Amino acid sequence: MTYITKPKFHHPGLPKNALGYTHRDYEGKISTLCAGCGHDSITAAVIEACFELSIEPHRVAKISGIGCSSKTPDYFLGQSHGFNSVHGRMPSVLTGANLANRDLIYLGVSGDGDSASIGIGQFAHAMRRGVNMVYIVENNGVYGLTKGQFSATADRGSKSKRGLTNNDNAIDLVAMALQLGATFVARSFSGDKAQLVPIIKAAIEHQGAALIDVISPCVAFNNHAGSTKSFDYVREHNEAVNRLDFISARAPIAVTYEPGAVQVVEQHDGSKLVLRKVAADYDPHDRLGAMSFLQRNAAQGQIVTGLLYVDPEPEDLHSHFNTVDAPLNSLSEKELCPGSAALEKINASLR
Ligand SMILES: Cc1ncc(C[n+]2csc(CCOP(=O)(O)OP(=O)(O)O)c2C)c(N)n1
Ligand code: SF4
Ligand SMILES: [Mg+2]
Repeated sequence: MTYITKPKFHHPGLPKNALGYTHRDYEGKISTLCAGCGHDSITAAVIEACFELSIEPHRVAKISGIGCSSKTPDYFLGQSHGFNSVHGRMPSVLTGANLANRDLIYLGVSGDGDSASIGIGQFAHAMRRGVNMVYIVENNGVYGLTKGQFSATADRGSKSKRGLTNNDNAIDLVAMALQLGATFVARSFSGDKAQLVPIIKAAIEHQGAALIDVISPCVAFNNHAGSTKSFDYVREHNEAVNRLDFISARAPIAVTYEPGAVQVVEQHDGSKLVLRKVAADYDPHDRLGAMSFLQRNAAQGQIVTGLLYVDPEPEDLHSHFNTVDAPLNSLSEKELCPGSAALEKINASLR
């Protein structure tokens, strides 16, 4: 993989967060993606979210698959743990890492081909198991890295750059995540940083499976008339259900909420999501309502964005398995291996 290292120099006047870090401390290498690629805007949003939350970079593990989207973890959080896995296999690698060390913040980064085509099975199981992660899909409707073939999220009837029509039905990852039990489900647009940054911040603090499907136009292969994932199309058909502010449990909470179309959702850890509703009748706690709202709008060619569903009391895989609270690498050999007598007892109970 080609890359260019960023110079370490930064302006002494750059703003610092609570840890004394600047944005530069959350950046990675210089991007080699096409100029104007939506994925670079998502990189910028991740950097901003981690800066604002004052996250210690060594507490983050970035795991991705293969694709232009899966290259992006190289362009943010250069001081964090990272693993560029196999095409479509990010969820299982991340699940294994999460089971071994639950103390890290897991950022899974994937593409629509990576998650909805080759990796659809892996995506489904990560969602249904409630793996505590932020699962970001950088969704452009094509396989950008291999020069623009339709992916499984390409809308039926949309046109490729070469003029071919996609006759297959699209997979909607947001609809799937809702059906499979994900406890935080959002959709956003790479060109809407004001919406995307608070969604990422809220997803990071959510203690369960959090899916963020980000429509992210591919300027090289899917930004023409006839595409339903182009900058122009998404701007014209975007129906935002809410605008989100996020207040971390770690920050002193000193805000006033406007009455009326504002809903405050308190998560288990004390963090607060403040939803300024655009669609007055939208309830982000209603899984079935979210599913039908999504489908009704999709039938009219509208792309709904915002926080679509959140469960303020999520469960995750560790609670399903009743695993120990401590990361496995902090346990002693005695704790990890209770000895042959204990093994014999387990075996006897299974005979
Ligand atoms: C097992 C396997 N099959 C096929 C490929 C070829 N391949 C590389 S990236 C890619 C698609 C990437 O599409 P997407 O996940 O949407 O990422 P994008 O480049 O659009 O961001 C494919 C088919 C591969 N690397 N490995
Ligand atoms: S090919 Fe498309 S997805 Fe890949 S870097 Fe270029 S614009 Fe982005
Ligand atoms: Mg893609």
